[in-house]
Parts: sequence; structure tokens; C-alpha cells
Amino acid sequence: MGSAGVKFSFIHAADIHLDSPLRGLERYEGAPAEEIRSATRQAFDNLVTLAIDQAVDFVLLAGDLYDGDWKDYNTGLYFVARMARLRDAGIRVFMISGNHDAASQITRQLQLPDNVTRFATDSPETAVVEELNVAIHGQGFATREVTEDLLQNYPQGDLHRFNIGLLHTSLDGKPGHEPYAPCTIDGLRSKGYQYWALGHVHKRELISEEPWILFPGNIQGRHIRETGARGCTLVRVENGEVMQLEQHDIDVLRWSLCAVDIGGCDHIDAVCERVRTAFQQALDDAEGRPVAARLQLHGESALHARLHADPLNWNQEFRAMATGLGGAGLWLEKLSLQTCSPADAAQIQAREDALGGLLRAIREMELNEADSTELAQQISALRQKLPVELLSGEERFDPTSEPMLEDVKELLVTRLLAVPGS
Ligand SMILES: [Mn+2]
Repeated sequence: MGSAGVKFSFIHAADIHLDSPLRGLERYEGAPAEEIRSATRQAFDNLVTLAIDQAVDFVLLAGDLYDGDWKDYNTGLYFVARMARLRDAGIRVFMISGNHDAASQITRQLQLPDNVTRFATDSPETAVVEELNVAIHGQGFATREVTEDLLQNYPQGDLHRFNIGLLHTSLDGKPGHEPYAPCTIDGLRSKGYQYWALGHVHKRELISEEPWILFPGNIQGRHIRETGARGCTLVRVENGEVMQLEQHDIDVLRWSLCAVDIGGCDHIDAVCERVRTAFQQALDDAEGRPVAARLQLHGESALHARLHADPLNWNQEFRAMATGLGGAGLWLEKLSLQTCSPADAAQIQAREDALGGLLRAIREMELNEADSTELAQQISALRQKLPVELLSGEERFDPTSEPMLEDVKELLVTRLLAVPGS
């Protein structure tokens, strides 16, 4: 390709969900309310600052810039102002719409500065950055539910240029994400592009290095199912080849699941000590950002009955502890009690029914990856026999989900024992 000596860099981001409220955070005295009110905007400000400081050549936004239709024009005015900052720094922006900001969803529209290219939604378009010898191909979502493979109509890569594909897609089906604009990795490869800038999946995932295919994840977690660091990816290209991918965490508030085993605790002071340690760890991991944490207590403890007798009081106790920790602030999103009493655990395990057998099998198991896959299959087969509480609700039990495979044993035991009436 005719790119000898050409060196450039760009930022790949997706799923900004501008002005999306952070869900599940109840206001209370001492909580870091101010920091979270405009978290998605602050995170996007960090992106703009990063682009300017690193003097990137362009920015790619791979869909879901907006969370849905604007409440008022302020969301659009905010975005126009940030695009103008990039224009003044000589940085171009290429963007597509996703399911959340599909053309049909956004009823208001503002003229964007001329450094911004928004791709069409009826067919793919190609934008060429002549001085960098780059061709960017993209098509946005016309409606919220795009179920056809948009990739089909994308052009073949230009052999003489560095080709980038912008696409909002669920790929071949990602658990927990709506199956929009499905396509396959082979389909992406067949286009002959050097880099696929994907959006839609909120957890960062590098799909392939040849060619480069990446979901950068969203730039700011919005609820407890979006824990951990969030950000964007800076890509450096030399002579038509990707040299480096740099992850930049630009989120301004961290979501954290603090799972604390209170097994063996027979005094509340011991519980508090373990909780304090978990909270402190979450704050340390967040590196100076405020934290929204769900506290999940599990394990067999003699304090089970006492905790369950007055969960609202304990909620306030742990909030008070969180507030007292200082730092950037820790927000207790929810207290989730999944403990059991030692007597209950022993009794259930001794039972000659499906649940008792399952518990014994899990406890006796030395888990490796093959086992957990097999176990997940067994659980699927057992689904109909499992209590309905396990299979519904926000924390429903899903044998194929990630935490499930990461820590299948502990999760299974605590969830099974926490079922009311089990
Ligand atoms: Mn999204």
C-alpha cells in the first residue's frame, strides 16, 4: 500500500451514551452526588482532552453517542461545543449511529462543525483522509432494531490505502447485548480492512489482531453490571501497519461489586472489618475516582438471622462506614444479603432432592475450565427444577454469563443457599 513513511494516530471510542443517568444511585447525605450528575459528559471531556494532548489525527465514534432522544437541546449543544474544540485543534471526527441513537430515535438535530463526518444510514459510505492515505467505511443505524447484516454492503478494502471499518454490531451474538446488525468475524476479515472499529458491546474486547478488530467498551460505566475500568483506545499506525493499541481509562466514577465472604464471622465487628477492607480495596482500585459499590455478603455465618432481621439498618450502617472512609467517596448502591446460617446449609446439603445433590456435587468438585463448562450444561438441563427465584430478576442466575464461569463454585453455592425457602 502506498503509505511509506506515513505515521498517524487515532482514538477509537464507542457507546458514549451522553447524558445517560447512572442507574441505581439513591441520593443520601454524604454520597458523592455532584461527581456523578454529569459523569458521561466528564468522561467525554477526558476523551477530547486526550485527543488534543496526544495530537491524534482523528477520532472514531462507533455508535451510541447519545443514550436516546435528547431531553432538550443541551445535549446537542454540549456535543457541538466539544466537536468545535477538536476542530480548533485540527482533529477530524468520524461517527456512526447505533441502536440507541438510530436516526429514527433522535427527533432533534443540530448542525455539526465541518470537521465531523456522520455516515449515512441507508447504505455504507467511504470517507478518505487523503494526506494519511486512509479510507474509512461506515454505515449507521436507521432504526433501533437493525437485524440484518449491515456488513454485506460494505465495499472491499482499497488495496492502496489503510482501511478502517466503523460498525455498530453484536457480532455473532454477545450475551447480554441485543443481537443487532449481526455479522461474523470471517465476514469482517473478508473485507480486507486493516482495522475494524466496532461498537455496541460495553465491555472492552480485542476480537482479533489480524486484522485488528476491537470493541473499546463504553467510556463510563452506568450501572452495577458495568463494573471496572472504562475508556477508549488510542491506535498508532506507521507505514500502513498498526504498531500499538493503548488503553486509556477516562471514566470518572467506578462501579464495583464488593463480594465479601463472612463465613466464620460470629461477631459483627469481624464482618465490619472485612467490609471495610473490601471498600478500601475498591477505592484503591479506582485510583482517585469516586466509587459506586454494591456490597454483597455471602457465606455461612451465625450472624445470618441478625443481618436478615433488619437489612435497612445494616444498609445505613455500611453507608455510614463508606462515608467515613474519605478519599474520593464511596457510594453504597445496594446491600445484597446472600448469607445463610450454618444449620440451613448443612440441612439443605443433606437433602435427597435435586438441590441437595447439586450442592454436594458443587462442594466436592475441583473446578477446572472443562468442569465448569460441563457443570453449566448440567445446570441448564436442571433449569426446570430450579426455584423460579434463581431464574428471574436483576441478579438472575445465568450459567453462561462471565462471572458464572469465573467463579462458578462460590456463586452457585451462595445463590442456591440464598433462595428463600430452600
Ligand atoms: Mn451502547
